[in-house]
Amino acid sequence: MSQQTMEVHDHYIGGEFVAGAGEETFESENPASGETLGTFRRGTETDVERAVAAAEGAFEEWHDLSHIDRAEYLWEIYHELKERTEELGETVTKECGKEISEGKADVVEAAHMVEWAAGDARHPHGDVVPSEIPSKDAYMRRKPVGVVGCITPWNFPVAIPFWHMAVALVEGNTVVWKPAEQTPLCGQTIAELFESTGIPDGVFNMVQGYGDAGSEIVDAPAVDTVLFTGSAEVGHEIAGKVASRPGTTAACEMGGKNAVLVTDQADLDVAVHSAVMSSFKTTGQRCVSSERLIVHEDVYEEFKERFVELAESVAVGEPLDESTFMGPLIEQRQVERFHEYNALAREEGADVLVDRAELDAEEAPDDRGNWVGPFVYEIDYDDAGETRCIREEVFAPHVALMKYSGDIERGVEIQNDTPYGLAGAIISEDYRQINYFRDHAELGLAYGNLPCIGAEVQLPFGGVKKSGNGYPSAREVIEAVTERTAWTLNNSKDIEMAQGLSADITTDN
Ligand code: UN1
Repeated sequence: MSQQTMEVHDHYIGGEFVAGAGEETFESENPASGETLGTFRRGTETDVERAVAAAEGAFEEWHDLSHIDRAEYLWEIYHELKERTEELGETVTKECGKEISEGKADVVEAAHMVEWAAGDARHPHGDVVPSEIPSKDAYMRRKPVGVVGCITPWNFPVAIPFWHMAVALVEGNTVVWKPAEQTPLCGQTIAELFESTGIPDGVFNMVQGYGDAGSEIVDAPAVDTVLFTGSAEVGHEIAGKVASRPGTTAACEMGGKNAVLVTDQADLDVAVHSAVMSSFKTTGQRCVSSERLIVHEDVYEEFKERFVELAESVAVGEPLDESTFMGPLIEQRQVERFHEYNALAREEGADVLVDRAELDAEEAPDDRGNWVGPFVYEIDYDDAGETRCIREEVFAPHVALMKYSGDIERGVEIQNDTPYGLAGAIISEDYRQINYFRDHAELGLAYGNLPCIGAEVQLPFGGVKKSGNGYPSAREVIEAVTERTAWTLNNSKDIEMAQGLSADITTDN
């Protein structure tokens, strides 16, 4: 991969890197330093049309290969991801600002996803089901949907593209992918990986660009399924558009206003550790990051003191440095949003406990980076639903501490009081409380005595309520990228129907 700023990186369409139809280019910037990492073509409607046509054209040949043959291309990528974890992890860190262990974990997660998808090629793919009629065989078969459009976010710029594409490809679909405009260098790198496998032309296509290119993918009539991971605002729009086009589906995974619930029975070492990880890892920029800490009054003061002490001291800094805990925010727009929500919290009655939102000059490693530190406040929980700062996702280290009294039911009620339902954790030593949370918390991803981040790819990843529909990720993406046929074969010459339905044909005579 080239780090030169002179070269303009192309789209990848129909098996080659192409400049495309547009005139405009855009740059990728290191959020820690403002350094330009590369220049990229900005995709247009025509580029997306060509990519979709290439994907459509490649479908038949690709679909005719066996799962196992298709998986061979993915195994090559798996080995590259394993061998080049360090180097690719650094690219991730430079381009999206996550500290280096997270940069590498992103690549490792991608390798795991590819391994799962390629390994799954040799696993059973359906169910043999009994029939009421002994002479009938009944079973389920999966078929690829066709062309899958993938739109991915910047915060897991290698892992999430493979969440979408690895299973989609092994199942026999072809893809058109738009990487996030903040991480086009990771996009370029992934396109180079695909090219090096010799995958047939048109099976994998990438168009670089902004939301307008993403919209073209969503609107393209030949795209059968759209997979989207990103903001709720965009996800809901995509789901709405696609729903109005019969035969097309969308699986969207969006954000959350996730919480860690610390009960009166919590081990506070586990609680504080889990809360710091949940709120500040990735500088609060995971969809699963926690912006709410709901803490029982019996343990509140001690928890608060210990959490605040760590929030005051977590290391913010150069993300390539291994001693850093939090890197910068992705872009200036996010810094502004963070400050706006911090101000809103103050207006809504927050009592601010930690305000490192504007770092001191000696704390920020580079004055061109998007540096911020933790912002932590306590606020009364408001049953009326009017307090926005505890219900809207900020996507930054903006954390509300809320005290509750009473039993586990009350804690879970507050946990559920958000339009979202992605991830959440309970910290408790009491199995009854844990089981109550398991059964009543409205969540797609739930954790006990752990941070609410860090899901593994062999689990379905996705949310409920406003956080998602379908699963564009990990194991369960298979539902979104395949159609199932329920197949019944009669082994007899007689036609016998289920449900006691008569098969006799009676006539007037
Ligand atoms: C995201 O939150 O944006 O579960 C993705 C995790 C990671 C993926 C997070 N495996 O934290």
